[in-house]
Amino acid sequence: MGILNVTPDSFSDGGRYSQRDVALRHAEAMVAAGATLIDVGGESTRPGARAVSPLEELERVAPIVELINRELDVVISVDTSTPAVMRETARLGAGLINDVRSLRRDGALDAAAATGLPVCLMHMLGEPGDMQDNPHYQDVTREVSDFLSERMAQCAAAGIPAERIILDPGFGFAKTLQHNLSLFKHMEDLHALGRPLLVGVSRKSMIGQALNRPVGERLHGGLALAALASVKGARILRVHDVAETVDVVRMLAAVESAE
Ligand code: YH5
Repeated sequence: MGILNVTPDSFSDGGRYSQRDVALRHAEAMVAAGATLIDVGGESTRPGARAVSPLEELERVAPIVELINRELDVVISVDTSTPAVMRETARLGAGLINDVRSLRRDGALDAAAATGLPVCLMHMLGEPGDMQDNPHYQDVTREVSDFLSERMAQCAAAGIPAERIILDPGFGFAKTLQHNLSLFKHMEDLHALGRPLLVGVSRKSMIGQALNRPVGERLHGGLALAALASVKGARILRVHDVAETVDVVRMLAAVESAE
């Protein structure tokens, strides 16, 4: 899964058409490099990021979803917590709803159910703005597992069957470095929930903190984690560096297919 940010701060001020063009070219390059999903996000989840109105989020994301759907052969994932964005992007050709809030916003369960699309449920406590204030767990993997299990039950009650669900431990969301490392180490415990796992660690601060690297120097750490996540059975890797990650996965597959 290649990451495509369409928040305005990820582009220099080039006007709308050029932004759409840049986004399409970026998506195209990720597909050429081997991405089979493109995750389109219009809301920054960085701590301190300005809240984006549903209309603003829709205006950022919808044209990009429509454009990618028209131009490329790839599954479009929409990184959103906003019911109206789920409904409208589904109509425009999105194939997956990726919600870091696990459909906890008012109306999100019903909106996701109405689309009939698969959904990715991610673990996070609190909101992006306050999640890193003082995260605390007795047993992070158990608590993440219990949370995801509870969200699956809420989905079932809303008419989203288990077969339509992908689960995500939520690396970097309401977790310290030690929480992230422990959760990563024990990721296999989440297979007990019976659903495919998505892992997103690309360029995140858990790599920066473990290796003392700024964001521009986290590729190798991220590739190590991508390899380890694959070996631990993760089925979708959400990454910025698609070509490099595809090499990692292909290399593992080559070994796996040997006698
Ligand atoms: C995720 O893990 N993450 S947005 C900070 C970074 C680098 C990357 C400072 N959406 C996930 O990617 N959706 C995001 O360096 C996600 N799983 C799912 N399912 C945060 C992000 C990032 C933040």
